[in-house]
Amino acid sequence: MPEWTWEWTGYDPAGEKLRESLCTLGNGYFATRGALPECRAGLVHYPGTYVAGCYNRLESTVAGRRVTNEDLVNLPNWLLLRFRRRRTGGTWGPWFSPHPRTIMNHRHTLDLRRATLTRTFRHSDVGTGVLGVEQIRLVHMADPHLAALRTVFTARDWSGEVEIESCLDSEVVNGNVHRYRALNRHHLTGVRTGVREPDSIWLSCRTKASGVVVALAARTTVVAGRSLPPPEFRPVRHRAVHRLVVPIAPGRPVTVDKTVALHTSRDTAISDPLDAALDRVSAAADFPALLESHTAAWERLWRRADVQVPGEAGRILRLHLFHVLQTLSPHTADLDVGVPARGLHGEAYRGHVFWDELFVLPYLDLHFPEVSRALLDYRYRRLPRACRAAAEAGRTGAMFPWQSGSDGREEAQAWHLNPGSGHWLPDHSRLQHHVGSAVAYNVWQYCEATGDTEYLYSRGAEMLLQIARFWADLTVLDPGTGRYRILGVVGPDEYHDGYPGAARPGLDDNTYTNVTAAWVLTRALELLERLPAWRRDELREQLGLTADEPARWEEVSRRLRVPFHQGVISQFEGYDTLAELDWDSYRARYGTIRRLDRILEAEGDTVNRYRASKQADVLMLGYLFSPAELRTVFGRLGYELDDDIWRRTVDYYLRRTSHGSTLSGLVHGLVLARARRADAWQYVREALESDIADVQGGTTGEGIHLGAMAGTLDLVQRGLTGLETREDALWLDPVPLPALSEYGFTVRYHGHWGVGLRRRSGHLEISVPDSERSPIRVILADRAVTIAPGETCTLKLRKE
Ligand code: IFM
Repeated sequence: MPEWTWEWTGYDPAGEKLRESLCTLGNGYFATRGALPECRAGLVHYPGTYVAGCYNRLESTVAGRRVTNEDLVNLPNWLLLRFRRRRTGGTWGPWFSPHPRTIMNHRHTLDLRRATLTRTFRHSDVGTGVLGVEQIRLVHMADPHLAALRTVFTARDWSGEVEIESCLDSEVVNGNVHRYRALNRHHLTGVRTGVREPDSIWLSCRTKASGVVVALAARTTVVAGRSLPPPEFRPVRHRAVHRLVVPIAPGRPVTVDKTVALHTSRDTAISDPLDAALDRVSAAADFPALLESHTAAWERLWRRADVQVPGEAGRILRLHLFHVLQTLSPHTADLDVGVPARGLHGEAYRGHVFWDELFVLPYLDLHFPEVSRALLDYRYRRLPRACRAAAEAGRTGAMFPWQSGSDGREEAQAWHLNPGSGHWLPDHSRLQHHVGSAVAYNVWQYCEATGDTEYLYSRGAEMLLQIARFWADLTVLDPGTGRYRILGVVGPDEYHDGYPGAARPGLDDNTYTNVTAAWVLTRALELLERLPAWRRDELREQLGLTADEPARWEEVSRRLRVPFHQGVISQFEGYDTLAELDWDSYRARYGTIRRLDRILEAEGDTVNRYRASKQADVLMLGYLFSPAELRTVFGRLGYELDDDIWRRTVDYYLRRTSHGSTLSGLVHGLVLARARRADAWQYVREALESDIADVQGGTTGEGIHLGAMAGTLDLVQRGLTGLETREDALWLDPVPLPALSEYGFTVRYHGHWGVGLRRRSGHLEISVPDSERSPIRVILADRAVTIAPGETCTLKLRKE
């Protein structure tokens, strides 16, 4: 298949939800799944539309308990367009509905360069004949409130009429995720519909609890140089319906354009969402012009972000980039939204924001720093809430929630369903306080990549200091060892949420948590040093930082405990006392054991008893930090981390991880590549295939895995190049991965737009675009060069 297109042929009801997720079109403001226009939600199709940050909270009763969940709301379906036909003088046939037996040559083509989804098929009907249908749709990247669908009908061997019904449908629920079916899913109320003659319909409604008003207007026109019967508008409850009858004959194709505008009351620069939608749709250009401006906007994006890798890996990386940019585009810079773990592509995890931004922002920092900054601002606006959460837990500083939505309260559910056993189980994932370290890491990385000291000294400083404060306050001194400990938390490996049989949930001395906490404390101290004195004083006063707090941070950052056993780093205290799992027997019995936790629970056992991880936990440290930096962090804590210990640690957890998260393959791929291991590619490939092959078995239909997608891009950008932005220099330490030995991309660094990095034939080429800016210092393990704007430097890489 060509480099820029992805194709799906045939009509496979079982695979439609996966295809729909992968064919989602969006622009950062909203996205619509690649469902078939004639289909409403059902067992096969799920036409979801989501506006970034549009959440609603609903109460439900499950298993006798009242629970409240906040969801990213599935909004009215704008895509609906169905048709039926009749021969001249005959009666109307049924409305077309797809079926594997009657739909021929069915093909979807996702064109990444133009960001369009084209669908073609032929339909044969005994009463009439063969009808060819071609549909092309877009969700506009230049005007984020617009979408359009063009349908071209071609009669092969008959003449008659086609009736087209174009709809805006509010009869939708959040029904994408089967295991949430017991929950209340009806988020919309107050539906009103209407007509704006001569060619538009509208629908407005609001979300039940959050009161977000949503308005859609759809203009449906026939591109024909002929007079047509007047359209019919039907006031159906919950739906705005527009019907048109158009004559058709061989050689006289019928082209129908549906142009849609979407606004919500969260939008800026509008008076009323419905007025805005009607106004926008009536002013919208025709389809060819919309396509042109949309394509031009995408061309600009590709120029800023494209990654060139030959072969299949390159095609997949570009698909990943496409979906990242559809979720987080330059429009995101104007919104108050975070990084939704599953994109705007489905309803898994309810559109919530987790630590996954740790895999996304480092990539964006070097291409769309304004987007990273907006995503950090999402956290900043919720800092007071995080401070309140910490205070309610009896702590100082900021305790960011494991799952975040509209207002930054903890959205993680208290109970979750094991679909394997049907049991509702207590959910302790809110103990994953390491999310705070992810926020701090991203603040630091963003500022290092951009040189945005303004941010570092203002909002960034507030977040970093409050997170550091929380970590310091959470630690307890063990007088026996003189070490500080963090008790009762859950690490990234979500399998372990407590000790077997223990009365309280959580684990002690989770290494990932402790080491990242030590890193945060060290950065906070460094920042306090770097701040201009007046700003330091101002922050001290504003945050109420006491004089002895930095002293405590200093001490804790040097004496946090890291447990070891058998010459490897322990995932947490007591890990070595857990039982070994008979991996082979579980694999033989269950085939895929990615969700070992659910398997064991359904057997009446618990994964807490075993040395078995869902995803990288200790090894995450090798993902976040370069080997040198990791050694420094351990060194500061008083532990020697040599290559042997790290190698043994990698091997140890590799044998004990089920990769129940798409993030795991990614992390292992990068860590193994850095360790120059031949098996790295196996994990990188798994990360690349996470969504296209739906490796977690049915989860991609509920939304893409944005962290893994962005992470694969960062794996090339920072992982394979060893790129670090620190001390006002670009540090490079390329690692060999034979299957990805050639790559090229540009980054935006300290105001230099389009710094090029290209690796091929054992050489690394670095080019700095011409500008008035200062030269860039580039540091490699064995040399340092300074490259002036307008210059290119080619370095021969050492043989590995
Ligand atoms: O944040 C992740 C977590 O690490 C693994 N489970 C899914 C979450 C959302 O992507």
